[in-house]
Order: sequence, then structure tokens, then C-alpha cells
Amino acid sequence: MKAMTNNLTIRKGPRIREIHITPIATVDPPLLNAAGLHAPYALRTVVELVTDDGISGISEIPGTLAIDRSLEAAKSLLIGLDPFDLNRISDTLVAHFGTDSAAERGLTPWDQRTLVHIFSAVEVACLDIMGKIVNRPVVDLLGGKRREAVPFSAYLFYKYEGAGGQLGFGTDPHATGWDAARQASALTPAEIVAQAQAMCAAFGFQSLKLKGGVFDPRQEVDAVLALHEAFGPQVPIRIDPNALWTVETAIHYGKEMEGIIEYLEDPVRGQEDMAVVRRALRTPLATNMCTTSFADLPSSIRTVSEDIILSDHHFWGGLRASMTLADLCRTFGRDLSMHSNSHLGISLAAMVHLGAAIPNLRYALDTHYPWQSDEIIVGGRLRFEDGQVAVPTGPGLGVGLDRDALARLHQNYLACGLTKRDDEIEMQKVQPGWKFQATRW
Ligand code: GKR
Ligand code: MG
Repeated sequence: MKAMTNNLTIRKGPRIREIHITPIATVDPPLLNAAGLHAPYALRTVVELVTDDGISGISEIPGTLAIDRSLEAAKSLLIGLDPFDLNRISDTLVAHFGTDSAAERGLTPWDQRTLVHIFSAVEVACLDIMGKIVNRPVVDLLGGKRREAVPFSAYLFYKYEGAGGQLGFGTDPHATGWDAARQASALTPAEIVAQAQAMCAAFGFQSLKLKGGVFDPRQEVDAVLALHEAFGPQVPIRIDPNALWTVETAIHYGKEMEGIIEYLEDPVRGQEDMAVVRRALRTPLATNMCTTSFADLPSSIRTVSEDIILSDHHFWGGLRASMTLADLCRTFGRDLSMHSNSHLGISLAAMVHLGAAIPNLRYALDTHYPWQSDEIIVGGRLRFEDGQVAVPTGPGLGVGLDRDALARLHQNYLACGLTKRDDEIEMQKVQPGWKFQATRW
């Protein structure tokens, strides 16, 4: 049905006709963090919406059985809605699921809320559809491209030997020499330096992030000092103990690393303690743990708990919400960068579109992508050049679904028996009795 307005033809909006939810398991190495150890597979969920005129939009979110079930429950609410009408989609989901509670976020470094995940999945797929309909990349729907390529940093992990998976693992054809380092153990400062050198050689990263919260802070700070020594002062470094340090520990080691790190990420838990540490240091503080939703912003502004918010469109409710966050950051003098968890190319493409659109990008984004070896997009793994990913130029997200690869990783999901991420259980397989502690040192 068409209506004429000022000689312009307004087309009746398409409708969502089908929703496909596919849980997948992607090979993930034994990486260590504050919550324990990564399982041999990381779970993701791929969502595909198809309109009544056959246009498909895709997205990828962290996977859990509970979120997959909520997505299944959302299906009947979303079928028949217009993918352009994101306000109605959002209102419908809020009316059904209610808003997320702060308690639901959990104590882990990753976010466990339901609504934000579901809305992110649906919103990104709708933006992919919109882009395909108007024949423009998603970045244009976010207001336009502010940069041609988006910089990422080398995400370094303490790890045990192995590459993950139980049935073998793939190779990234664009990352020469990385395979051996991806499998090597990294427990000492020298091994972390070797990991950083291999990752930077393979992907061209120009800044470094060390995932901490694993060993005594002395050992982790020594690794930072070794990185600084090996790479020189021109390479920015950050460390992220995922809130496991006490205020005293954070101030002590924060002072020691002053002038060496570009920011200190989540040294302590909660906005109040972050604010105390921030006041004691000249180094900026960043967070993906204490300010993680719009509801946290008033107290973030009041306490001045961080300088940099590490957004994540999967947790902030999508790409448009992340653009709103970018505006608020500009208004209140925060910088914005990006957090990551284990992910594949659909998430990476969405992060790149967002990263290209946000105004205030001073810090290279996080990505776990080098640690993954699988891919589910047509053409295989996305390429990093000089540590950057070029903004995809095709309509929508600019990446298509490789259905054979998707089916393969879905089989992995069925075979591996995992239903949610639980790093504590994985760690207990290696160190019986190991327990997560919200504050450790
Ligand atoms: O994958 O082990 C990990 C990380 O610790 C991740 O879960 C965190 O959410 O990357 C994250 C962070 O920056 O806190
Ligand atoms: Mg973090």
C-alpha cells in the first residue's frame, strides 16, 4: 500500500515474518581471568530476522540457554512488527520482560542482564535490514562515518597451554604466525611479552591491554613493566584486574604504573571505591563494571567514578543506545571506548560500524577476536590491518551469514553440553576448590 505526500512515495513498512535463533559454540582457548578460566568453547547466539519481502538481518550476542529461551518467548511479540519501528519494538520488549535489575548484572566481568541482550540482538538485526532496504551501511544509520577504519588494541591474557575446542580448531589466514602463540601458555611476564609481540606482529595492534585479576598484583604489574620495557613508551598499555583489588592495592600499584599506563581499568569494585582510587591517581580510570547502564550514569556523574566508559552494545541495549551514551559522555566529560567478550565477525562488524560513528574515540577498542579461530560470516575471518578494521562498505552490517559454518558451530553447541559461561567451574577442573572472590588482593 502506498500513500502520496508532497510527491514523495511512502512505502508501507516491511514486517518481521520470521525469527531464527541459533545458539553456537566457538572454540575458545584456556584464558584466565578474575572469574576463573574460559571453557573450551564460548557460547554465542546468532539471531536472524526475515521480513515479509524476504530481507534478512543478522546479529550476534553472548549466548546462554536462559537468553535463548527469552528470545524464543519474544518471537511471537515481534513477528508482524516493522523493523524500522524500534521504539515500538523496545516498548514491546520492556512491557513483556520489565526493565533489567542491577542485581541481574551479576558480579562477573561480563553482564548477565536479559533485556539489554535481547534488545541488542533485535536492534542490530533490524538495522541490518534497514541498511539493506535503503542500501546504506549501518554506520550511516548511526549518523555517518567519522573514520574509515576503527583501531583495536592487543588483548593479552594469562593462559594455560592449548587452543580450546575438543574437536580441533581453525586458523586465521590473515594472522601469520599467531597460531603457535595462541596455543602457548602465558603465565610469566616474559611469556606475556612474547604473546604481545606475536599478536602485534600478526594483527598490527598499536596498543596493549593486559587482562589481570589472575595473579598477585605484583606479578601482573611486573608484566606491565616488562611490556613497557619491550615496546617502549610510545605504545599505550592498560591493565584490567576486573575489580579484584582493594582500594589500597589499587592506589599503591596505580602510583607505581603512573606515566606507564594510559588507563587503569576497573581496579576496584563499585563507583564509590573507583572514585576514591581516581582521586588518588593522575592516571585515568576506565570501566565496564561500575557504570554499565543508563541508570548508573547519575551516580557516575556525582561520584566521578571513571574517566572512560567502556561501552558494549550487547550490554547497553544496542548501537543507537551506544550513540546516546556517546553524547552523554561528551556532555559530562567522559571518554568512550569499547569492551569485548569472546565473539565472532557479526559482533565485530557491529562494533566497527559503531566505532566509526562515535565522535569521541581516543582509545583503541577491546576485542577478543584474535583468540577465536572460527567464523560464521561469508568470506571467513575479518582482516585487521595495522590493528584496525575497515568499516564494511556493503548495505547493512556488510557481512553475510555463512550457513554451513553456522550449522557446524551449532553442532559444536549441541555436542559441548555448555548452557552458560561459568569460568569458576572450568577453573575448578584445573584447581579443585577454587572459588571466585569479589575482592581478592
Ligand atoms: O573474557 O575473560 C574474559 C574477560 O575478562 C571478559 O569476560 C571481560 O568481560 O573483557 C572483559 C573486561 O574487559 O572486563
Ligand atoms: Mg574490563
